[in-house]
Amino acid sequence: MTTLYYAPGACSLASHIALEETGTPFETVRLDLAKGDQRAAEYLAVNERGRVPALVQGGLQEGWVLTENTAILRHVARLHPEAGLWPEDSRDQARADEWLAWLSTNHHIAYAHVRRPERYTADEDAFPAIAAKGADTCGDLFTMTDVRLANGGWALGHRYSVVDPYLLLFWTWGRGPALGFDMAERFPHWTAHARAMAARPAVRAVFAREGLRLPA
Ligand SMILES: N[C@@H](CCC(=O)N[C@@H](CS)C(=O)NCC(=O)O)C(=O)O
Repeated sequence: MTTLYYAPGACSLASHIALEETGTPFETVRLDLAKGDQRAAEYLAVNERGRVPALVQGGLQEGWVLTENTAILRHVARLHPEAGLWPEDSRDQARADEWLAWLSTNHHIAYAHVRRPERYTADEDAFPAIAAKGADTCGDLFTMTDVRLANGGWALGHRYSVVDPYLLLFWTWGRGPALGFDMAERFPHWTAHARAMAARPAVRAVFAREGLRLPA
């Protein structure tokens, strides 16, 4: 059995959607990050880094654990080629890798400056400035993302891939209270992408399970 450890609305959302897209059964374990479930001994035994997502394949005793969204996304796509979540064409593969790297090392980190400034300085007085700069950087990155999606369609243009759930994650963070962007106004192409995502049964199922509001 495959088990995904996730927290509602956290970055694990992307891996959660990708798993659902495969149409194969998997179990989920929900963590409450605000309560500190990620630092409980029970979870640290799964993922010593104390972060979500964690994917357990084959049971905790005899199985193995995979962390990092980009690794999980690629792994799930490779494991289920019939789901068509990873492109066959080498240029599309390169482009998908480029997207995953860009989103994880830029969007996620910029957002972490907004939500978790304590990771970047011990000086509490500097938290607001770090968060404000992080929000500015998110704005710039989101604009670049919107431009990349200006031709419509999916991240790779003509075909869906695991990049698309990852993109949707950052779109939901953009509309959230930490950034509070008017996504439709500022990033119309990305919002069209989010709306197309919202029509997918796998996305609807995962948003319902996590208790999230679908892009409208
Ligand atoms: N590089 C990791 C980052 C994982 C990560 O930072 N997860 C956050 C939620 S989005 C988390 O678990 N935070 C809990 C904490 O910092 O205590 C990935 O992309 O999977």
